[in-house]
This record gives sequence, C-alpha cells and structure tokens, in this order.
Amino acid sequence: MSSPTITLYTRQTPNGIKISVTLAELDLQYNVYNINPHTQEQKSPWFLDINPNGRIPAITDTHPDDDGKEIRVFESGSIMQYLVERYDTEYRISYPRGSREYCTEHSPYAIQRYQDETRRLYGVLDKHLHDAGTDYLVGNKCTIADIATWPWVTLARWSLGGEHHPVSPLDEFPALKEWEERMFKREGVEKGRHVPEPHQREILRDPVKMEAFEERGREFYKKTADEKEATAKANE
Ligand SMILES: N[C@@H](CCC(=O)N[C@@H](CS)C(=O)NCC(=O)O)C(=O)O
Repeated sequence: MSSPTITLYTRQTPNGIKISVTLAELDLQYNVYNINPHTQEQKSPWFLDINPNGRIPAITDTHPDDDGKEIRVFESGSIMQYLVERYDTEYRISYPRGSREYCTEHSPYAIQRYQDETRRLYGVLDKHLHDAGTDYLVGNKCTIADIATWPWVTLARWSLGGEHHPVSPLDEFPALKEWEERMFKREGVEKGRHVPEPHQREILRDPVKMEAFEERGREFYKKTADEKEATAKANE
C-alpha cells in the first residue's frame, strides 16, 4: 500500500475530530501530528505556515495529481469540503454540488449567552430531526453535515455547563439524543473520535471522571492566566 498523502494536525477537540471522523468515514489513510497546546505549538512559525490563523485542525495533502505540490487547508468546514470534493467520488458522505437537499476571565454573561445559544441550537436540530423523520440531518445517510455537528452535540454536558447539568442533558431533545447515539454507533465515528487521544464522551458521562477533567481544565487556564500576568509585570 502506498504511504498516505494526507497529514492531519490536530488535538482532541470537537473541531479536530470532525476531520478524523471524515477521514475514517472515507476510509482514507493519513498521518497524525498531535499539536501541543501547552507550548502554544499552534502559534509556532512552522505551523503558521500551514494555518496562518494558528488553530487546529489543519491538513496538508501531497496528492500525486498535483505534481508533488503540497496543498494546505485549514478551517474544519473547508477541510471537510476539500476532502469530500477530492475523495468522496461516490458521494458516501456528501451530495453532488447543486443538488437539493473559551477566555481566562470568568464571564457569567458570556457563559450564559453561549449556553443559551447552544440549547437553542440543540432545539433547532431536535425539531428538524423530528419533523424530517430521517435517520440523519440530510436524508437517510450520514453526510459531512452530521460529522460537523456530532462532536459538539456529543459533548452536550460540557457545552451546557458541566457539573451544573444532569448526566444526560440530551434527554430534553429526544430526536437529537437518538441521532447522537446512531452516529456514535458508526464504525467511522468510533475510529475517528479517539484521534489523537481518547475521546471525552465517556468522561462526560461519569461524574467522578468529569470532575477530574474539569479540574485539569481549571489548572490549565489558571497557569495560562498566571503566565500572562507574569509577562505583563515583566514588561512594565
Ligand atoms: N473555525 C475554526 C475553529 C478552530 C478552533 O477554534 N480551534 C481550536 C481548538 S477546537 C484551537 O486551535 N484553539 C487554540 C487557539 O485558539 O490558539 C475551525 O472550525 O477549524
């Protein structure tokens, strides 16, 4: 088998696994580079050459049809679009073109605003799935629309407020909950969701693991804030 032409630069986040799930659903071989956020590797010059926006995910692809030229793509939506346009020739997770079909300061206002918005969007998805009566967001096959959405829905407990929320936050959205589980059972989702580290779905469903997970997050953001303060003081 020839070596993969695609390298995925990522870490374990919802935007990151959109891409690893897409790659898995398309049965594509690829290399993985695990970006280290603790050293701000996503802002390092070599990575900014790939994504000037300094965020993951990003991919590079050196496809034989491009005469050995490396293609660089960033923004999860654009990457998914690139992958299906180039590699989903049988429209397994897409449709033909033209067819129908965080902050270191605690801000209660911002948190409330985004949690309310998330709840509203879950409601929109739930109603759509209920009214359409389809297995997936667009028809009865899993497409990139489902893959882009699932990573954010499966982490609902986190998006809606962690420890302040019941263990099954999707209970109020029955059609969405059913769809989340249907997606979860897909082989490609299972294969892609653990890249480059184990996925957090199980952690968020276990109150003890959840507390440890949140504590790690609090420590990380405190350390970042302390470092920022120390740098500001040193520059005074
Ligand atoms: N709109 C972008 C969002 C990318 C994004 O926010 N990535 C986060 C991880 S999910 C990141 O790299 N954060 C680190 C930083 O902002 O420095 C996409 O969909 O790709």
